[in-house]
Amino acid sequence: MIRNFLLSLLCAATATASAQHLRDVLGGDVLMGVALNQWQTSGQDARTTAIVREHFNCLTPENVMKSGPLQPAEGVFDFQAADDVVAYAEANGLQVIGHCLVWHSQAPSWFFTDGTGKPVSAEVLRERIQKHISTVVGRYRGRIHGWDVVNEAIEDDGSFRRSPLYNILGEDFIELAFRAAHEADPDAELYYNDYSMALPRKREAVCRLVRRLKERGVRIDAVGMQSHLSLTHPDLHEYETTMDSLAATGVKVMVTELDVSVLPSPWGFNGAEVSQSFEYKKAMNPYTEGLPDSVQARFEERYLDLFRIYARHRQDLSRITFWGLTDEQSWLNGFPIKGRTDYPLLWNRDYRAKPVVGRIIESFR
Ligand code: 9MR
Repeated sequence: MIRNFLLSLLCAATATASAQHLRDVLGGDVLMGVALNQWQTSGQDARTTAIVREHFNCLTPENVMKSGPLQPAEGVFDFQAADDVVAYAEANGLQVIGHCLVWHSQAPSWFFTDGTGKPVSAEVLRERIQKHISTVVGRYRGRIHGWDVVNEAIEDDGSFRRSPLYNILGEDFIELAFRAAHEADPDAELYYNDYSMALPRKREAVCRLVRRLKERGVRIDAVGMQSHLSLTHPDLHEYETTMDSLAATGVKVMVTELDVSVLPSPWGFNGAEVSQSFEYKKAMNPYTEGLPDSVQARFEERYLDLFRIYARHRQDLSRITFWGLTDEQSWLNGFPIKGRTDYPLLWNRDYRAKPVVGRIIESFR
């Protein structure tokens, strides 16, 4: 702990002495990324491009590399939007993170079932996973920095999620997916990615999973802590413990989908279970006319606390990615209650940087 602290002081004082942009604050070894939507990566949003070029060096497509958009019908691939992402990134000096190869959500409806709607056999599902991964990863071989190979396979209580993937193949689908991705692009980094990673049982389960994959000789470079956070959750000691525990398994840690919701949470803590939704009530949407200064101050402190943690763990971290650029674009305006006005990101709806951007940069000068 003391060693980490001293290292972080040293790093903040040397490698980042001239930081002017977010991408510099933690030094060159930690990528600074942002998730962009299809319109943004089509290159038509000049204001986004200007900000991204100034502050970021890494890009995650928010949706277009998921299996549903990429393979809408069996054997029918649509690469247009994903090709645009890669071209946009290359034109703007950004690494690309492929998100995501195997996820029970945003998968095409045909993927897990046969023509009559019944679950397919283990053999058929294995072939479908293999074919999807070899086709997608193979197409972008050498042009994608790393892939979220498996997304959200573990429940908050540490058990395996009873998704169609698990129900048909058991936990073997995870190893199968990682091996297929490695075969298709031996140089790409490979990640496991999940939310609510500060929960102790989930943390332990993910660490067990990583150790098991490594024991079996499977390549896994990092674990993504999505980090959909709020002003009060999670407890940052637990969050930091997860970073330590993951690093102790021998992988890098990535913050892959960072945002901080300022809105009241209907279920008491913040996660990202996309199948959940709650009824709209005015009381749950208090800041439609703007964010009060007191809440803005708590928001800034939260981000500064997080960046202090990231600085302490600089040697374990390989990337920080924000899940969107401006508040307008955030998925949190529609989750877990539709039609709210949230303020979770670092740029305002009018593309002005929030003061916290300058404060983060300043704190690393
Ligand atoms: O931000 C994404 C949103 O636009 C999509 O509608 C949603 C669909 O499932 O996925 C969102 O991104 C998710 C990411 O792919 C995986 N982790 C949770 C993210 C927020 O739901």
